[in-house]
Amino acid sequence: MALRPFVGKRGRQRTDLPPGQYDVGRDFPVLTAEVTPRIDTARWTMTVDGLVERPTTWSWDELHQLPETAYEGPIHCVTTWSKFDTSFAGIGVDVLLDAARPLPGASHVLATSTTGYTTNLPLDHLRGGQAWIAWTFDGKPLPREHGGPVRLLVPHLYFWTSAKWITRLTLLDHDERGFWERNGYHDLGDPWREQRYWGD
Ligand SMILES: Nc1nc2c(c(=O)[nH]1)N[C@H]1C(S)=C(S)[C@@H](COP(=O)(O)O)O[C@H]1N2
Ligand SMILES: [Mo]
Repeated sequence: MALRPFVGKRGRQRTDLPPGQYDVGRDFPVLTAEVTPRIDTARWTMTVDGLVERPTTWSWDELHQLPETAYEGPIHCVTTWSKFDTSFAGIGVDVLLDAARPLPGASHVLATSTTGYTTNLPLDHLRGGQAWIAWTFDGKPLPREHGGPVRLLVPHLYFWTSAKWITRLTLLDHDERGFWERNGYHDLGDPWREQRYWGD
């Protein structure tokens, strides 16, 4: 299928497309820098640690007892595809942070995957209903190649910050670059400000 940059599904110019992005339509590209892991949910855990009052670890079952919330909207990859009308569900990161209670000095977060992939975010960008620990896509279990059984979802930033196979959020009092951020990607990654690379 030929790509038609900047043109939406119905052939109209989209007004909700960040600069330099195109609408990928129904496709959902897979971008992974490492081998796709096979994760046993009986052994997987989610931890919030670092500068928090109560470092906390949840099992798969414990997380599923928390209130599920959904995200419906677009996602934007730095490689220039945007996907509209996506639908994810899981636990709001706010719920986990409220349980772990960030200490006053906490300003940044390093997210870590079971594979060792990392990505850094300002704490403010994980709060206020902006981020999820997501386990369904389109109402079905999140496919392995898209981070299943569970991934971080931070849809207002470029998608490299949405760490697949998430297992840990570590709160810090400084910014510590993750995998792509060490390799040239921007420390934040706001698609509307086109923060793709260092210096953008
Ligand atoms: N663990 C892990 N998470 C990751 C990546 C990765 O290589 N490993 N790639 C990132 C990048 S660059 C993008 S664009 C998205 C891609 O998610 P998708 O494969 O579901 O489209 O995942 C992000 N999360
Ligand atoms: Mo990406």
